Amino acid sequence: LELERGLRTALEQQDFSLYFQPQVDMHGMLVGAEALLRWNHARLGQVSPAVFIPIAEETGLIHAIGAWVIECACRHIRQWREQDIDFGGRISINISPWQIAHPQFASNLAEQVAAAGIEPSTLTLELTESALLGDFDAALRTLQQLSAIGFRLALDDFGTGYSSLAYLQQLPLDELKIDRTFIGALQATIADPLASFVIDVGRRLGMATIAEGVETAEQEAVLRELGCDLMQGYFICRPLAADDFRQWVGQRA
Ligand code: G
Ligand code: G
Ligand code: MN
Ligand code: NA
Repeated sequence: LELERGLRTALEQQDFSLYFQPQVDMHGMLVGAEALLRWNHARLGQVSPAVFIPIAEETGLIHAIGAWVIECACRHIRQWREQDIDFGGRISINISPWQIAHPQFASNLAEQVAAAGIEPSTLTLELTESALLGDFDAALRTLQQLSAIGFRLALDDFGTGYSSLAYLQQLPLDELKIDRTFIGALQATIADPLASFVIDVGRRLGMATIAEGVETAEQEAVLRELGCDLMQGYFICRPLAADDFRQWVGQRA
């Protein structure tokens, strides 16, 4: 209850911020960043989204918080454009299943992005398999709408949910994100069969594959050999506050 009250206050007082974790191709070229929500609570300090997102979902606050995340991401993109900062061109945003289930999600998002003066193709929406667990047909229609507007769609934490492979082909996905539990298993010369399988599925279905949680040079080498397209993780860079992200980008230019 304290956290629920805290979340309402945080929305009013701007206690949220977005961190950005760079995403690179296998040559180390920056292609974009994943936006990760951070909450600095006055008394409790940093509260993890793994703790407060479920509360936001239970209380319905996820819609207001989600809209704030989108607005904040658009604002940063606009700024970087105006300041000629090459952020890679794409920002990924985590979207809760509850947002996908909202009947006006696609149209609200389109309006928000237009109002911010951002092209939809600048945003990649990261969904989890649980977005498909309720009304599959409604979720599918929303995803088709979002894709038609021009948003990119990524399936996050792929391989950790309970869904079957059959739905993958029906979804207008641009990216498959290989969950970091599969990446952690990668060691020099040992290609985890599951990581290898996911990369293969992505390629066959015409989707880009992105490995998350890449922490070592060995993992990077194995991923390159397996034909993975993109990666993110501590080996490349931790999630950074917007100012630090801008600096990180500047130092590489
Ligand atoms: O950044 P961190 O590892 O603490 O994130 C923990 C979890 O919170 C991850 O599953 C991540 O996807 C999720 N998360 C981070 N930012 C957001 C956000 O803006 N919206 C939603 N719905 N989930 C987020
Ligand atoms: O569920 P999702 O993939 O959105 O979660 C992203 C989370 O993973 C973020 O909270 C981020 O802080 C964390 N993360 C990013 N890179 C790494 C990494 O290399 N190793 C580990 N253990 N966590 C990471
Ligand atoms: Mn994610
Ligand atoms: Na993930």
